[in-house]
Amino acid sequence: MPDFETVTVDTDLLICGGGMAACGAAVEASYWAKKNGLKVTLVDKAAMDRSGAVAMGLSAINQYVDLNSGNNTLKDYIDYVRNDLMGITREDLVASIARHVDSTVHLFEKWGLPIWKDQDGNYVHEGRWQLMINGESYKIIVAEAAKNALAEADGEYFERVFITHPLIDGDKCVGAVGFSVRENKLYVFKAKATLVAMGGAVHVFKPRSTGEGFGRSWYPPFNSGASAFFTIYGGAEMTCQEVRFIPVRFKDAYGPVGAWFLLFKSIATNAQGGNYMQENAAELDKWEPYGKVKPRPANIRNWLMMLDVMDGKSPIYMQTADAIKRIADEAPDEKAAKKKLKELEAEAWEDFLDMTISQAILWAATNVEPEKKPSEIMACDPYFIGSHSGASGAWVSGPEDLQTAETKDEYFWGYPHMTTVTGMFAAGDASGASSHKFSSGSHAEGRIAAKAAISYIVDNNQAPNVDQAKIDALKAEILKPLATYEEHSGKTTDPDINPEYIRPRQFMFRLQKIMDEYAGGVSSQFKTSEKLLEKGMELLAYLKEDSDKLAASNLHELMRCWENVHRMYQADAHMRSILFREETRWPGYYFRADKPSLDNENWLAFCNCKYDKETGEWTMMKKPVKYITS
Ligand code: SFD
Ligand code: AMP
Repeated sequence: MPDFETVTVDTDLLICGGGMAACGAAVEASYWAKKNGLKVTLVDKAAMDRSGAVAMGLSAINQYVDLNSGNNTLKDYIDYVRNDLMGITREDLVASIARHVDSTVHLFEKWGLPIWKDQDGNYVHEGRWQLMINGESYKIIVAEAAKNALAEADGEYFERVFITHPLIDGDKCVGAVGFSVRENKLYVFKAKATLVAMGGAVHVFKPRSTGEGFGRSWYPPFNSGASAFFTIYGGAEMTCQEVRFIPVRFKDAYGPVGAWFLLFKSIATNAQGGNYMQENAAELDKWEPYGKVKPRPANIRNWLMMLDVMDGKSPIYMQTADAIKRIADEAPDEKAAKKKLKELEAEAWEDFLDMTISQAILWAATNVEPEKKPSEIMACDPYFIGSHSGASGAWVSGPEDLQTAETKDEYFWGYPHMTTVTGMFAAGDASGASSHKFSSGSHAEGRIAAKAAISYIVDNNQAPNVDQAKIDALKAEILKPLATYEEHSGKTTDPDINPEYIRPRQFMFRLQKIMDEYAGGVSSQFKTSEKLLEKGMELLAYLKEDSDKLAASNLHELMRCWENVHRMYQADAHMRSILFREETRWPGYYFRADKPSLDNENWLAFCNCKYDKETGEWTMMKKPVKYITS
């Protein structure tokens, strides 16, 4: 096995990740660090310019509260999020982000992000909370600002370094370890505070895409659960691990639907042309009070569609041609209608070219002209993304000034957005129960958490105590798959078939099969039960045993090994939380066949969990839902 050099980096604030939340954190932390003579270090597994969920760009900013216009209040946004998550949300966190997000969007514009404007110079809204952008280069613009801020404050950033584990000293986080995915180097980051912003988790479940398309997903396959593992393994309390997000997307290339439903006001129908939102409206009675709010919660929109799918009324179509025709027909005359039609056609393609290019490619490959024929949509495989309409992530403190007498003891413990592990902060997908923050809200949350982390360091400015023995043990564990492969690969003629080890791809396939069949994946129509979950957890325990036999032939495969270990812990937390919550609260995300209805009396509560890496034991707990608005 090659010798690995150990690179030790001493810093004050370590930012893990280089995506939207991390870039927000880098800008804000650099400002306050410079004022306090502190150092900020950022580490990303990829290249910041094109890493994370916004790598391909986006065609919209989905959180802009527009407070200055007077059209909306903070309470309006809180109500929207609480209802969309069927009552389960931390209103203090949603408010904390919503009151700052507009300023972040204004920064994006100042940095060069093209936001659509109407003839009066006002932003073009996709919907009440969403703005249209020409966002192909969104991430480059945001990353540039982060790098400039770090440089100006004598900070630094590392790219292509994959973070595997937190460094824990007693009940405190004192940094992180990882390895370069390009050179034989192991990295040890010693830090006074650490901000986790490594995105959510994809490919825990079996995707619909297969063969040549395998790996195609909506949320990026390279967000592989590092945030969840970092906080879980560090002993942080986690929340909403049962609340996976299932987006409805254009079939097989995963193009988003928001612009079609909101901007083009399109409807989706079953194969017989029936509008399932209307035809299945009686179902809404079962999910009151949330089933009746407007807009209908994202999971409920899914559920009414799934009922038709389960009734054999597929394919489900987005009626793009009708929507475009309706808008063009509103034009004053034929010439204007023709011009409008051209515009809409361009916008329809731009929507995907700015965000999910493969949808535009699939349209071209299957002769789709959206102004002429409808396109199939489908419910995707489940994702763990606390920044969208999901809620999974770490349990974090709210800001003190937003607490009420009822909430303060439960929701505030010192520093906004700090986890229950001292010195460990979380933002974006890494922090839970604060849904609907999207790209802009994640950036704003990164800023809030970073400012709090700097004030934590100013208050607790001691050098971190890092145990060398722990580092040595972690180094051996991290590099073990390379040693396993080297030791055993010569024992068979095909390196993929060997009784001594398992390759990361094989490991991932088994994980995805277990989750798909036992925890309510695509092939189970998103349905599960106590019996299925118990069997799934038994099989997951064997997989955990076999993780000790993972083998990697090179650095890339070593990364794949650890990506899948991270996914496995996300899977474990997910199954335990679905089992713990004895009801069905989010039909359309998952349905417990043995607990088929909503139980607000017993389960209007957070399902939290905690892992003890010394014993391997999980603790499940209920936490009260307390609103700050009422
Ligand atoms: O409509 C490690 N999102 C959308 N948000 C919007 O505002 N508008 C849209 O139009 C959106 N659409 C959309 C969206 C996402 C995707 C994939 C598509 C379409 C196709 C959601 C946002 O993108 C999302 O909310 C934020 O990006 C979340 O921010 P954050 O910071 O939590 O995650 P990230 O940006 O993916 O960054 C993660 C970073 O971590 C790095 N990383 N680094 C070191 N070690 C490890 N082990 C690491 N693992 C990961 C990554 O490289 C990355 O830098 S619509 O469809 O919703
Ligand atoms: P999506 O493209 O599904 O990621 O959605 C983008 C944004 O539009 C998110 O804020 C969604 O909550 C919102 N959205 C999508 N579809 C609808 C709908 N049918 N009604 C209301 N909001 C929607």
